[in-house]
Amino acid sequence: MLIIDKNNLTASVEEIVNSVKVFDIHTHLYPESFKDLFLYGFDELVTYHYLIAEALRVKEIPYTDFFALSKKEKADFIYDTLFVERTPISESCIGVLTTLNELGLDINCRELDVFREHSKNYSRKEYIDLIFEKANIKKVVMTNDPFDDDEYNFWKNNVELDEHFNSSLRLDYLLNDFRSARYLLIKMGYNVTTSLIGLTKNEIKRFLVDWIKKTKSIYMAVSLPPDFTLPENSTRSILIEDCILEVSYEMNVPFAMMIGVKRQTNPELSIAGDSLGKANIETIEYLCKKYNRNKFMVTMLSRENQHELTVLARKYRNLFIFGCWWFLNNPTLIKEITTIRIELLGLSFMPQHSDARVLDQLIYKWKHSRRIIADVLIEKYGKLLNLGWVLTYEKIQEDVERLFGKNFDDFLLMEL
Ligand code: RAT
Ligand code: ZN
Repeated sequence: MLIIDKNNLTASVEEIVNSVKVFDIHTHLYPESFKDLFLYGFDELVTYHYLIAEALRVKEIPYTDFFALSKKEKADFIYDTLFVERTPISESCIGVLTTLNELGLDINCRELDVFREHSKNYSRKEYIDLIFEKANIKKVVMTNDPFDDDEYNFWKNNVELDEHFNSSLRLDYLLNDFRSARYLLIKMGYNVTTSLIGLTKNEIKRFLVDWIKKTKSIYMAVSLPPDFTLPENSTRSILIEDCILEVSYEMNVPFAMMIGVKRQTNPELSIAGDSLGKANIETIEYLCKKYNRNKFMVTMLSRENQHELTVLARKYRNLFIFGCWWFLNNPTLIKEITTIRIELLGLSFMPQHSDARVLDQLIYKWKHSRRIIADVLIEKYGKLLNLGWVLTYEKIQEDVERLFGKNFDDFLLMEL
C-alpha cells in the first residue's frame, strides 16, 4: 500500500489517470467491418467538421465550392488555412497536432503526404489496435442509426461485430422527424400508421426491441433541441412516454438524452452548421420523477445547463450524467464542469466521452481530457491531504477507475 503525500501526489495522480483504460461511452466510430463508415487517417482528421467550421469562417470561398472538393482537397484547404496561413491555436487544431505528435510524426514537417502515408503502413485491424493502445482505450460505444441507409444495410447483412465496439441505438430520426421515419419503418416491415394508436405503438415497440437485440445496444440515444419539453401534446412525447420508456424499462437499456442542439443554424455549412441553446431542466426532472424505475443518461450542450443538471443528479439516482459534449469539449469548460460535478456529486458521474468520429481523434480527445481531469483531482486530493486525510495510491486508482468506466458499468447493472 503506497501512502500519498504532498510530494508524490501530482506524479501519482498523473500516472493513475494516464494508465487507466477508458470506456468511451459515446463516439461515432465503427470497426473495420463497417467498411467506408470506418474513418481514420490524416485526411479524415483534418476534415473533421469542427475544423471545417473554423476554416470557412476565415476564407471567403462559397460554401458550395468547398463541399464540392474531394476529401484530399478539403484537407489541403483546411491545413493551408488553419495550419499554414494562421497559427493552429484552437482546441481542434491543437488536437490534430497532439495526435500527430503521439503517432511519432514531426508536426513541423508540413509534408502532408508523410502524414497521409503513416496510416497506410498498417492494416485496418493493426491501426485500430495502435490507436486504442496509444489512447489507452478499453472499449468505445458506437452511435448506431438504423434509419441511415448505409448503416442499415450492414446490420441487415449481419455485419461482423468487434468486442471493443459496443453499440447504442440512435433514435434521432424517429423522435425528431417521425413523418419521414414512418416510411422507413414501413420499409423495414413495421406496420406504422400516422396516428399513434395502440397498434402503431406496439409496432414501434417491436421495432425497438428487434433493433436493440440485433445491434446488441447497451443504451438507446437521441439528440434533442433546446426546446425539448415533456410533458407535452406531441408525437415525440407519445413516442418517448408510451414506447421508448416501456422498452427501456423492460429490457434494462437506459435512455440517453443529449439535449440542446440546434440543428442546421447555418445549413450551408452542412454537418458543421449546427449550434446550441439552453434547454429546459424541468423536462428531465419530470422524467426522472415520473419514471423512477427507468434509467436515464443525460448530457447537455449548453454551459448554462450544467449546474442545474448536476444538482438534479443529486436528487435522482436514476439520472446518470456524462461527458462534456461537443462545444463543451474544451479545456476551460471541461475543467469548470468536472469541478462542479465533483463538488456536488463526488465521484458518481462520467466526466467525459470523446465523440470521436475519426479513430485517430481518440488520441487527442483523451490525452487532453485526462490532463484536465487529473488537475481537478490533484486539487481536490490536495485539500484532503491538507486536512490530514490518509490517501493511498490504491484508493485513488479505484476512484479513477470509477470515473473512466466503472460508474457506467455499475449504472447498467443497478437495480432501481
Ligand atoms: O460532436 C459531433 O460530432 C456532433 O456533430 C454530433 O454528432 C453530436 O455529437 C451528436 O451525437 O449528435
Ligand atoms: Zn456525438
